[in-house]
Amino acid sequence: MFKKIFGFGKKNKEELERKELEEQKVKEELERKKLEEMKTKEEGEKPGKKGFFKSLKDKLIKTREGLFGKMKTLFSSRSIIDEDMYEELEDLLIQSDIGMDMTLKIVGELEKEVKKRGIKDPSLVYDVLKDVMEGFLISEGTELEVNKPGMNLVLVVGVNGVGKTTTIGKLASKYIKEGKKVVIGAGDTFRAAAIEQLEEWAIRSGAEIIKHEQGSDPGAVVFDTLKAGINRGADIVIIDTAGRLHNKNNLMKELEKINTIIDKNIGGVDYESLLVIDGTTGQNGLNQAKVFNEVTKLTGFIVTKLDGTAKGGIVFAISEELKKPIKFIGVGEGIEDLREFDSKEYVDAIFE
Ligand SMILES: Nc1nc2c(ncn2[C@@H]2O[C@H](COP(=O)(O)OP(=O)(O)OP(=O)(O)O)[C@@H](O)[C@H]2O)c(=O)[nH]1
Ligand SMILES: [Mg+2]
Repeated sequence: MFKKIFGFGKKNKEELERKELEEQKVKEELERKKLEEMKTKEEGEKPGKKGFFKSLKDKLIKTREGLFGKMKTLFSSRSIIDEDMYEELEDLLIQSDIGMDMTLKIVGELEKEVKKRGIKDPSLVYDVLKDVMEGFLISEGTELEVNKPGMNLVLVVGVNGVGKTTTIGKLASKYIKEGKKVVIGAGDTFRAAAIEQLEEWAIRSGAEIIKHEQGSDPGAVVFDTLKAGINRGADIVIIDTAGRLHNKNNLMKELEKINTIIDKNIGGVDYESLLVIDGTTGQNGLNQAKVFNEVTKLTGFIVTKLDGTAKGGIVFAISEELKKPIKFIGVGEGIEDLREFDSKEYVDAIFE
């Protein structure tokens, strides 16, 4: 009987692992195709052509026209300011992934501000909401600290598929264009495709890459990347990490190990430890952030895929709940689609 149950469990596990492997293969094939498509697209779209550098407003059109557009209508379609209006606003804010706590704070502050300013016309409340929401975003410390003399380290962490490797490619490209020497380390040794993907970005951005074989110790990659960064006189060293391991515990243990290696080798020197969050995953992204925040000494966040969501509200929830700045936002899959986070610019782009 036990044998039977045990046998069944084992078979089930194998079946699950086989399915996971298959899914991973499909994902990797899609990634390869996407990279190829992007390369062809970039060759046809050299800078200077109209539409290449789209404004942030263009990139965030889904959020602006989706929920924030609805908010404008909510205010302009009313003749008086009443409880009903604030309740409808609460619903819209929650739908935009802002989360319950943050929504209540925003609405409470808005009511206070509307009274203070003596506003009676509901259509004027939209602008007050804009000011109130901007006030909840952290505007200090949003700049990435990579300008110290000597080597500046940036560690990039996050669960699988959020956009870590893509963001590293975009960051490397940005800093190389600014004249910096950039070395990137392939700390995700879990999948062979992850190393290849980072290599592809190294070629596209012009960064140097340090990599080991699939399955090797990520700690050794981190060590070699730091050593190479110092020996080669790099200004910036960026390290990619795995988003998927056999389980969450392993992932966190590995991050702790990586942190220890960094501290041992460049101990005492501040470095950036950034958590990448997929902006389309809503409150789930926020929960991930809380878990990572406990294990690693995060210095800030990068929120990706904001071009693909009508709910840009997660940016407010992160800023308020985690009390650490958002440093960059990802607004597309292309090498240029990374923007330094500016709270005013962001709010301007999502409000009509
Ligand atoms: N639309 C959009 N897609 C993005 C953005 N950033 C990343 N992506 C896409 O998200 C997918 C996953 O990106 P990766 O960089 O491979 O994510 P990762 O976190 O390294 O994933 P793992 O290595 O599996 O942990 C890719 O298809 C990227 O093109 C963004 O800002 N906007
Ligand atoms: Mg990756």
